Amino acid sequence: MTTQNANLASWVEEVARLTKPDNIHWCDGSEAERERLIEMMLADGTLLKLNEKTYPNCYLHRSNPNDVARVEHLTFVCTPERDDAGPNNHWMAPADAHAKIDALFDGCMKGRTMYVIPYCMGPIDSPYSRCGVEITDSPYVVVNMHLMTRAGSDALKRIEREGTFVKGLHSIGDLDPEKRFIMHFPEELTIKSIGSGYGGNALLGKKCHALRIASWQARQEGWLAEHMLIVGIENPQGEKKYVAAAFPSACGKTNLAMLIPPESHEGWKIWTVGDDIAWMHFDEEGQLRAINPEAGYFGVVPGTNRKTNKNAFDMITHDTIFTNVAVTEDMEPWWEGRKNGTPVIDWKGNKYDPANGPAAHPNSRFTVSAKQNPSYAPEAEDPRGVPISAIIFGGRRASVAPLVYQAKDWEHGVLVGASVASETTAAATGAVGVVRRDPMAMKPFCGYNFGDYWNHWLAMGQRSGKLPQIFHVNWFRQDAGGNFMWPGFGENLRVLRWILDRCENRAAAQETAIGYLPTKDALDTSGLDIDDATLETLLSIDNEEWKTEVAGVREYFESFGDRLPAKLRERLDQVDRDLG
Ligand code: SAT
Ligand code: MN
Repeated sequence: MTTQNANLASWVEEVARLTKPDNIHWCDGSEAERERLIEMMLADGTLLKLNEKTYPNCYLHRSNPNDVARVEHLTFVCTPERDDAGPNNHWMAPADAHAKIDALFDGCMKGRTMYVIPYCMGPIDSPYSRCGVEITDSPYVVVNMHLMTRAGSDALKRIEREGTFVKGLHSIGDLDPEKRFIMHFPEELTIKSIGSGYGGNALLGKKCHALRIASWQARQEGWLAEHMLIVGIENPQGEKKYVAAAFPSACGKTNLAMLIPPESHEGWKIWTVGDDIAWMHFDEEGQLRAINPEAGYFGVVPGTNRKTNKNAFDMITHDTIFTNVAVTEDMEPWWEGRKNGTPVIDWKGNKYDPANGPAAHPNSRFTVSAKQNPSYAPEAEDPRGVPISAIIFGGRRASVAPLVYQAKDWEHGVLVGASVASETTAAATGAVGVVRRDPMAMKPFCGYNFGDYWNHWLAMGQRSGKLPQIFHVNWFRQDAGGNFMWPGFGENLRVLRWILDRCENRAAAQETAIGYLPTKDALDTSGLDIDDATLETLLSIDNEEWKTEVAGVREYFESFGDRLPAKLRERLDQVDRDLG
């Protein structure tokens, strides 16, 4: 196979001249191709077969122990002007970046096969979808891309029809962390990544294309590319509403997207449209509509069990690729929080010894097709996307942030999103549990200056008379003893219900300086084991704490200098004044 698109053909030739692979393979996305690659990876040890009886067609990949998460300090946005990348990104001048990384790509595929993967982000027939081509020397990346995107012949046909695509060049190189870089050239619609075989560093359709490059495109073209799950909530009357929600990596987006209503909520149903990324456009009527650009889930494994996420637990019992989990004696995958079985070999392939830390890596992952999700929404394949009623921002905060509040209007909602802070998780290398500013949960993923990005959000608010309402939630509030105050998981549906009722002016709220909070009776807590004092803390704010929070936001905002939209500063001043 090759292509009729001259631009693509010459790029593939150019890359082959640089990287010098032994073979070039154009991926058609077929089952036969997948089987061949799996056989090959089983033979060379890249994959291990898991228990065929209990986990049919499941495989384990152990990544290099130095290569287990995204590497934000090695991720660059390479715009001609440094200020266009902003203080939120590491920057390198495009010419320097190309020179530096091309030197590493020189000859890096000798003795290897170069795979060319045409892929489509979003339903193949959606006007909102965008295509890309990833070139990689990792067969593990190929099989993951086949699950995570619509990859193969149909995508290639669309590329040939449209003529445009994002170029992603990837090589695992020699996995030397000193020679690892993830570089983005938004103006060239190009990504170059070397030295890592892991997730967000290597599956270029995901964070690199669908967020960093797409956020840049979205600003040019007047839409939004966001780090958000999309979920449909169906009430007992059969009415379905959709919300999009942004949380930092490893804060439970996949769990919320697959939520199972608690027993108290008979007749309610949750439908998953997406668990990580939303591309949102206003339609002709001014309704914001979202598609999920992805076709699969790359989810955190630890903590997944029948109680926390039954849909995910069931979905990953077949046709799943596990990365960096432990195994039991009979070759079942094992992870902390699985609630079943005993690990014998840890994620590094050593005999399990608790003295060496957890058996599964805290950022171990499953890759699985969305079609295996029992709650997968059929309308996730709708080329028009789904209508969004509410946008929810959230962070992981032990204190300060109440369970839920509603922004006063779109502009204030942009402030709420821009002020998101969260405790860091294992999804990126570095310390875990440190509070950092993570506006719109996009800190590691916005492909341009946050100041311009907030301006774009504000401008989007001018484009429609029926904007979604904006909310903030915090499932992770803790008491003095470090216990979570809100039960979370399925019970989060109670909060989603208040949110949807607010969108229809049906639920009570009290106005505070930071927005509208539910009154105690407005939130349905019937049957929950939660005392009055706890509820009071969850549903109120401490003005002094919030003055400190506002000061922190202000200091952060000032780092964006004159790129900070004046409106945002005004709205922050207003909150400050209202706090007294
Ligand atoms: O490694 S990924 O970037 O794909 C996952 C995540 O950080 O959410
Ligand atoms: Mn994510």
